[in-house]
Amino acid sequence: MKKVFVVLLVTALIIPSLFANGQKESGTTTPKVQKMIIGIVTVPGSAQYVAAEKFKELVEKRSNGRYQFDIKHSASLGSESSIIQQVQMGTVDVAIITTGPVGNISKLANALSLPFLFKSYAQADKVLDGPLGQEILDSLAASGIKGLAFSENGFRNLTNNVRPVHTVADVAGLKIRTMEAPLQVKIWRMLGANPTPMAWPINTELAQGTIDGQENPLWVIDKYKIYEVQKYMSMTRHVYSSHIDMMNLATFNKLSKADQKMFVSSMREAAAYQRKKNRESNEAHMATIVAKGMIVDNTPDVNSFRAKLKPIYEESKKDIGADFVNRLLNAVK
Ligand code: EAX
Repeated sequence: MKKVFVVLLVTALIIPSLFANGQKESGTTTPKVQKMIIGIVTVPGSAQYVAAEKFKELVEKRSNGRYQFDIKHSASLGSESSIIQQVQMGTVDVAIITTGPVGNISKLANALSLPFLFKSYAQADKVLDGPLGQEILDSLAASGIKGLAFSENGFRNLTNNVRPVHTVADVAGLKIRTMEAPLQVKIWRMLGANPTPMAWPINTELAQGTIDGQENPLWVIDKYKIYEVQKYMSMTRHVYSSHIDMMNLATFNKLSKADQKMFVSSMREAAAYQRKKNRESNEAHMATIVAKGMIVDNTPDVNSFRAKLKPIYEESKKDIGADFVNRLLNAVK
């Protein structure tokens, strides 16, 4: 009799609590909040930050707060190469990373950093938002990463402190900081510079003269006050630098199908929003750079750069794969 009572009592206690838990997990009553970290190397207001902030806003709103994001910025998580590793380990959930360092884990991503590849924003958008872009995003799965979308850094321009650079001959011997990406080092060596890969930011190295120059889009030169430590800028637009907006693959796979869709579409939307803002901001950045006293060459002889870089496409076919590089080059003809 006693035994039966105890069994009944225990059952009566357990069943409702099981039921309540079940409800919680299906999200019908109190939805569980999932906290996630977004990692970027740059500061608030940067190109990466604008994309991260928009994605955070969209997903938090669309999930009614079931997901909450904490944006870790300003190199607090280390370099971009290190943030990629943290995404692979899953200690960082989402990251907005400049394509250069992503090339170290995906050959296909590396192809995006080929010099003078994209001639316009429209062309970059078409390729990145199309099947070739998707192929690049999907290539990250082999490294435990879900590629969500492409936001952008922008077209990169050369600055230095030694002399005005008009033709490629003026680059000879300049100590140029590059992103931590072998292809970028190769490009600058081919151009005749003395390249050194370094993690961002590099203001101290520029101020101390450890390096003579660097290359980045206009917003970086303005936002990081590169004009305080560099005298000359040449509008070389030698590489269109995109960001790969990524997520830990296992974490992505654990989301419900509906949430997976929401994450992808929110990042795509955030990327489109950020690209537009970035492009609109160029004029104001240029005005500041000029007002701060940099000497700007708006029309450097880019053909002299192109001529020196010609062999790199054939070489990259060996490194990246001829099929993919050929398809990419065809798409930008
Ligand atoms: O996003 O490392 C780089 O040169 C990047 O372009 C920079 O961090 C700004």
